[in-house]
Amino acid sequence: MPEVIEGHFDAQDFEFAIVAARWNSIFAEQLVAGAVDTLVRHGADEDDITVVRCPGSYELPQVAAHVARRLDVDAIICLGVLIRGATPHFDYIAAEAAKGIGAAGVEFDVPTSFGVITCDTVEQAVERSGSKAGNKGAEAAMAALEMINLYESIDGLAND
Ligand code: DLZ
Repeated sequence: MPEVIEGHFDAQDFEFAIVAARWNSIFAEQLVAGAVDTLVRHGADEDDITVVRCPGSYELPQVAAHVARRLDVDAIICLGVLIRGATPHFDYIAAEAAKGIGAAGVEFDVPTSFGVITCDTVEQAVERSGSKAGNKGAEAAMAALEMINLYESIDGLAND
């Protein structure tokens, strides 16, 4: 049988940062609430969760990298709401956010999760921030939990 290493969803005794973009805040706040609720229900202490707000999704990678560099956190959950307009602006911001959030995680060896919803319509944003398509903030928190626990399992097998 191969050895299988996989993460669980235990949030106890870990420190979290939630980096949240303010744009479309009526939906973004729902993502933050979903992420906090998920972490707490999996054992996190509210005092171990720091919410950092930034202007828009474009800034998420910069702030995630700065948080990784400056704060002692086990995972960074990045949340934002992009709603397509009449120009290509949306595509540039979405690409920057997706690429940069992952890059920050690789550079600083801390899990970063991607809770940025990219919607064509306001209705899609409603659906993804706590109604019929779930809450993508909660999903991003679950991914962060799995990654933290996965890294811990891998570290437990390391020789150094
Ligand atoms: C400029 C802009 C636009 C048009 N739309 C959104 C959006 O739907 N969601 C979002 O999070 N941010 C948006 N922004 C703001 C940019 O992310 C960024 O904050 C500004 O371009 C300033 O750098």
